[in-house]
Amino acid sequence: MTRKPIRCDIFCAIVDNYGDAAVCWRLACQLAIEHGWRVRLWMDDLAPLHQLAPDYAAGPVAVRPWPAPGPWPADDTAEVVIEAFACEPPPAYIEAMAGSARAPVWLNLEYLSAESWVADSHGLPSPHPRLPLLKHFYFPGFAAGTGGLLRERDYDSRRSTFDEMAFRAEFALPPRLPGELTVSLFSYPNPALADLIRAWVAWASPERPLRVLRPGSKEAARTIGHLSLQPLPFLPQRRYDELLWACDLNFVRGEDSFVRAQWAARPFIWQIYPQAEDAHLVKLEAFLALHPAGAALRPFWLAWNGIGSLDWPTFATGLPALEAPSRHWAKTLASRPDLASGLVKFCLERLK
Ligand code: TRH
Repeated sequence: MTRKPIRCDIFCAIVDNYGDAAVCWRLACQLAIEHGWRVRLWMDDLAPLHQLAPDYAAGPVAVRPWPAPGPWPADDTAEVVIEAFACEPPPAYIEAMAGSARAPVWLNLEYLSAESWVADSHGLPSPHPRLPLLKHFYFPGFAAGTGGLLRERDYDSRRSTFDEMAFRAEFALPPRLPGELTVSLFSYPNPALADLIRAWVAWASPERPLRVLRPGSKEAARTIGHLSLQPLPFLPQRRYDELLWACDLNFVRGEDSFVRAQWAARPFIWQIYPQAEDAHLVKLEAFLALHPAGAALRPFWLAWNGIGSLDWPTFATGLPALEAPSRHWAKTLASRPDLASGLVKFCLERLK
């Protein structure tokens, strides 16, 4: 017997930047395309999605503005309800969930962290204090026992047909020069950038020209000696993967671009989202402890995150040695179930 498509509501409140929308849109699309779910994505701000997926209105997900306060129709809740990053659905929706014939599977999709406690907390239930509802914590993660990472089924096939020359031509980039190092740079405002640009200027030479591509940057293109700094438009989410594939080294930030850089299987530098009391540094160290090249990456990554001074020449000398571990890491992660498949399994077990 074929089951009717699962109905799923995802609630996403934008805290800042692109990450909340990026993760929710990616997951929503996977649930719809790969698992046949009927997904509604409720967002309190559509601006980031306009940039990440300019064609979002064409589907496969029904994007809805955050509901206005007021009663919720009794029969209009989904079988699976996902709140992103503890944003909580509107109170009337929660009441309607409690009133439905069968309580939905309710998940709080948490932030990604490499810390070891994540596997212990993943999947834990939390009963509602007042209503007959159970919410489960769903933690993405790198290790077995966590909720895994978002990765689309068509990722490898998209990559195998990627044409770097055509990509460069589209953005008016000249073909790669002999010895060129191509870098993408996506970061938060970073006081270390001025030092890095100085170090790049000193390092670049006719034998090793350096091209730095800055998606979403409003700055004008600049050439200083053999360093070329080039803005690119903010790319739609799927095309951002192409930029990562077209580069030898990627500077990424936050959560979702950080994951995409790992799938790209190229060396990368992560600027973690800064948190109060340096809580983010614990997360940074936890990730470095997992990564096969963590020890080699550590000094430069710490400096890019405000601890110590940047040593670009040493990092650049070590770059070739980072290629094999980057591929190995991507392969290891890709051998584990992806987040959307794991989440579907988790929900189906509870909907039986
Ligand atoms: O934008 P971010 O910094 O997002 C966040 C938020 O700060 C959020 O509050 C925080 O909790 C979270 O990080 C950890 O970085 P992130 O997560 O990498 O999201 C950026 C998205 O934008 C990612 O999907 C890649 C995408 N992107 C494009 O699609 N095109 C582009 O040109 C660029 C530069 C990025």
